[in-house]
Amino acid sequence: MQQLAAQSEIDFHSEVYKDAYSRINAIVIEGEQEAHENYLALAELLPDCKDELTRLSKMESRHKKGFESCGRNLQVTPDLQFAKEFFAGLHSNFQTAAAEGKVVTCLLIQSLIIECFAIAAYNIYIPVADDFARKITEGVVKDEYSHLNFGEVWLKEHFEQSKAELEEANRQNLPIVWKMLNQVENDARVLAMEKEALVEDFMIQYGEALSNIGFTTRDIMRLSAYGLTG
Ligand code: Y39
Ligand code: FE
Ligand code: FE
Repeated sequence: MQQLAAQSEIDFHSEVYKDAYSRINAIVIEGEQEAHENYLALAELLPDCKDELTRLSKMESRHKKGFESCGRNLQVTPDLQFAKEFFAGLHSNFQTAAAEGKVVTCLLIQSLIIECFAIAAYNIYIPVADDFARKITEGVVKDEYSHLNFGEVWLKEHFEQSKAELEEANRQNLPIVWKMLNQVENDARVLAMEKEALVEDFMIQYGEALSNIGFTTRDIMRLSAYGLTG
């Protein structure tokens, strides 16, 4: 099997691997922490969904703990300062939207964009992860699909009144995702995760999400590739 062959060539204990892992692992830890906070903010914005969103936020804290243990298992210290800077763009856009009560924008950033980014990254990581991290990540990715589903269902139910805000939020935030992927490309490659595979999986997840919400194929093409080329 191709994946097993590739995997056997990865030296999880080499300095090169651990150096790249110190940033990727930090990104995931910081991402899970911010996702936890984002769902708590959404719980305040959507009182009818407060219990459900509080439950999602607790799942994100568990994910964070799981990925911290993956770093410890490889004796890697996560570079959390790097990770904070990595997320700064999406983080500040989420904060601004939350302060303005723009729940549609908040859902697009966290429940669609960030969840699709997480699902793509975890799907690509699982076949090339060390045994310990693979088990953790397999458990986490199942949860991420349920987080994406929350956003899809809510936005589908409010599609007509959300459409314009979704378009604008997509325009502001999708180009940030492409920049983030460029920033992480070299470190991801050291972990045997190819940028092309990440982009492809992200586009599939995000396109499917937009379709489930109610966008037409034509809209999806335009929205999901926005900012990808220059
Ligand atoms: O909803 C969630 O749990 C998402 C916040 C977690 C972070 C996902 C960040 C993944 C990017 C990793 C890029 C590695 C190539
Ligand atoms: Fe998570
Ligand atoms: Fe999540």
